[in-house]
Amino acid sequence: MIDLYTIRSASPNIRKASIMLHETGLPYTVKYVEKREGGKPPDDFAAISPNATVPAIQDHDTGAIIFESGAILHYLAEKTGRLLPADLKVRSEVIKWLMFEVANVGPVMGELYHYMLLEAGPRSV
Ligand SMILES: N[C@@H](CCC(=O)N[C@@H](CS)C(=O)NCC(=O)O)C(=O)O
Repeated sequence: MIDLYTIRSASPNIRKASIMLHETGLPYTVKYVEKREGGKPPDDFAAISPNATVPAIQDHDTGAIIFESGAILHYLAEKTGRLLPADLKVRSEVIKWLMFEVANVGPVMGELYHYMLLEAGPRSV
């Protein structure tokens, strides 16, 4: 069984992990960690996510603890043999776009979410 540590106000980074868990069909339990949203981080959350960010997963089948959405996608693909082809050339295509997303799209979307919704408050765009 996998624990998914998350918050209710789902950002793209968080949705990536949820969608991958859904697509791979793995059973998982959602654990909310945001106090403002009625969640409660476990006392040892720093051992799960040293940067105190979500998403993070704990796989009780293997003992693996993974934070960073891209690393979670990669781990779940490896675990299930899905969405990450074995062929080196095709596999590199997937890794290339994963790296592009986590290095470029993810941070920009994260800042957009933070400054438009959290700092400025909800508004119509
Ligand atoms: N690069 C990280 C970014 C993780 C991140 O910044 N997560 C945000 C939510 S999207 C977070 O945990 N923020 C702390 C908070 O909202 O309390 C990833 O892709 O997982």
